[in-house]
Amino acid sequence: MFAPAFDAEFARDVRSGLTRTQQKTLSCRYLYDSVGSALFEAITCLPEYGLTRADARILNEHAADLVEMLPPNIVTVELGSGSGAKTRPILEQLHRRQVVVYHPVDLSASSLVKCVQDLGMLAGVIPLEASYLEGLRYAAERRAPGETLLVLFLGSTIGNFDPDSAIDFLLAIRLVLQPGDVLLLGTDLVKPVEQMIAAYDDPAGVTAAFNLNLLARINRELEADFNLRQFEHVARYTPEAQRIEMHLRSREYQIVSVHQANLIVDFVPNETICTEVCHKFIPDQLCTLARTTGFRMQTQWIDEEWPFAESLFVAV
Ligand code: AVJ
Repeated sequence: MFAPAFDAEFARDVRSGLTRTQQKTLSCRYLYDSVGSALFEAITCLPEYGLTRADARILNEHAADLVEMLPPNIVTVELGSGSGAKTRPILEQLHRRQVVVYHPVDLSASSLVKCVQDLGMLAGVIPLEASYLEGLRYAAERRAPGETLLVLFLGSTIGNFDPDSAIDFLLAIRLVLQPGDVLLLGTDLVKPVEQMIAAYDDPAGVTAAFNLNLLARINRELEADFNLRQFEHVARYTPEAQRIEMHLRSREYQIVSVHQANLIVDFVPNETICTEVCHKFIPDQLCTLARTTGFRMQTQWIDEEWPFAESLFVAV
């Protein structure tokens, strides 16, 4: 009944992604409306999706080692913090030796409220409702002399960037930093193909619901008439690109209208919309990535149970 405010940028992006002559696409950032965020939370609980647990396990087990390697007077900035739950052990270790300042950066205001509630006892939480780079710049501008920035980019979100954009993004981060500042980068690692596919195509259909919700969101927010039952969730792995791709495949010939995007678009049978790519890494590639973007790799922690790496980059 209460249609959310019409978002011109969302409409523009939907229009350009669905009018491409080659592969139709929709940006994965639109997967996370309130329904999508709740479904993603559910994904992180699935036995097939070990990524988030591996990330959290490494931080739990190695927060003390990490903090010991850092210079004094750390200010922590987390890009895409969500509720900040994974970050707690790092803040706890910092708390043993200093006054803790934590800038969670996220586009979701409700996640930031949760950060303040959950971590406010442990740290001075300064929430930044902003894009990653805007938030980072804000925190960097306010640093006092002698403070070192610890930037957290966890959860393998970097995997959603194509390789060139990942380099550009890390270079942009590096430009905001000073030599000696550090970046802790979480990345999912290449593992057996069946295991990677199952993580993105779980038998209970939670990931399918997460993916299809993107069409439901377009229906809700842009007055579209996607019939969700005529699309099917697909997850594929491309070994050459070392990436999982999520698609929505049209089951039949169909025509869809997206009123707010001023768009009528057709789909031939089996035509797909690519909704997300998730790159998987091998540990050495992260050393190269560090070097290419103005950092050096100081340490890497790897989870044995679910291959995942936490890499500590130091700005040179
Ligand atoms: C939140 C980007 C890390 O790529 O694994 C989970 C998103 N998509 N299942 C990932 C996601 C489908 C997730 N990241």
